[in-house]
Amino acid sequence: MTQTTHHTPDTTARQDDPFPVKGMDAVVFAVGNAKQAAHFYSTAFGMRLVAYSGPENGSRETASYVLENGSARFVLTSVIKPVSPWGHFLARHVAEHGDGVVDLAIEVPDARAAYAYAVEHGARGVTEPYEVKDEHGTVVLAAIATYGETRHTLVDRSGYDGPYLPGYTAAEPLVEPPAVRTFQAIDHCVGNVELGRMNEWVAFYNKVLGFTNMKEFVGDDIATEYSALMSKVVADGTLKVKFPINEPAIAKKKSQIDEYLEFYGGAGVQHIALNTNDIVGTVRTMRAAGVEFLDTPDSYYDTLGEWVGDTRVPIDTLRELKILADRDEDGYLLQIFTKPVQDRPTVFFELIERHGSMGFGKGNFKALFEAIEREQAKRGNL
Ligand code: TYF
Ligand code: FE
Repeated sequence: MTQTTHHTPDTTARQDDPFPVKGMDAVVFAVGNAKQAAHFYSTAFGMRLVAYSGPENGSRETASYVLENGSARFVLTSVIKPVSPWGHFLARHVAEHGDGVVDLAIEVPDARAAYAYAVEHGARGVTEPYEVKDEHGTVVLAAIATYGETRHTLVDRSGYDGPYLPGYTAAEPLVEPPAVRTFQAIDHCVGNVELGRMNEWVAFYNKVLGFTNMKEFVGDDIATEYSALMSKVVADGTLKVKFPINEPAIAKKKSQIDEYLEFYGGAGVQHIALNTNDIVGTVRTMRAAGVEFLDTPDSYYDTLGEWVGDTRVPIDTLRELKILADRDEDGYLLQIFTKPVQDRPTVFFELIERHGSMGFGKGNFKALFEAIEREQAKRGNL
């Protein structure tokens, strides 16, 4: 790699980083039926079940399934019978928000120091630092609140070598994994916040986690033209954790962000982007397994080659699979978006194959947002 722009990830922890992070630890979903969700993420997303916690190993209140693909880790949790505040919280979360993300957990080298820094800089603490241990070692955990009812658990697992956390037991994959590795890491996690609050949450990440703003943002100009949203991206110093924040914009049509806020019942996680090295193989595999992706009109591909230049994948293949492409001064990216993965028009996923570009597909916003609006109209929400 010879890139030296400000986008190049500096993967070595900086001495002066006020809030060092190792990466995303897990995305924790509260769902109505974790047993079936675990099946979906195994068969449709090609993930592997690696750990389980439930009545069979001493957790009588909740069942949790831990699925992995490379470094990407999802935890799917359901309430069996609420007893403690956590069980009641999960039950109410599912009732109010539907299936959704309760926790964007971040792996840190020192959870006590991270929590202390965050709270000193204005975060609301949700859980004070505490230790959990078993025969695999000790994990230190703490949690702070972010937008809506979402939290960031801060996880120091350096003293632990078990399957996920103490209390979980190792589990076997539910099905044979697909021949093609579908994805291998979490690229970014996007939050939708209420009208007028984007800058407040950007400032929160700047102050509380010492995150800095990335170059790409969607401002008023683009917002009123067609996107009906404004967006800024914050990231840790090494760009391993990237959090775009969207707010609705007042435009000609009802914002897709308003639709989310209405049906989720407030601010929350909108989409999780997953890194793939083979977006073509992944999209073929996931489509064959029944995953629905947003459609892109043929006209997008008629002019794509003129501005995006050469990509690893021929334009005809991008056209066949409805994959989007974008280029900036650092390189290019290929991306595609699923439709919402539950009945509520809320959480969805993105697959992204990066070749140098550290952007988020700004060149595709028009085509993408028109596709989202076609889906909104089908639901009667436009
Ligand atoms: O994360 C991003 O910013 C891109 C673009 O509703 C995007 O994936 C932004 C908003 C949205 C869908 C995609
Ligand atoms: Fe994205």
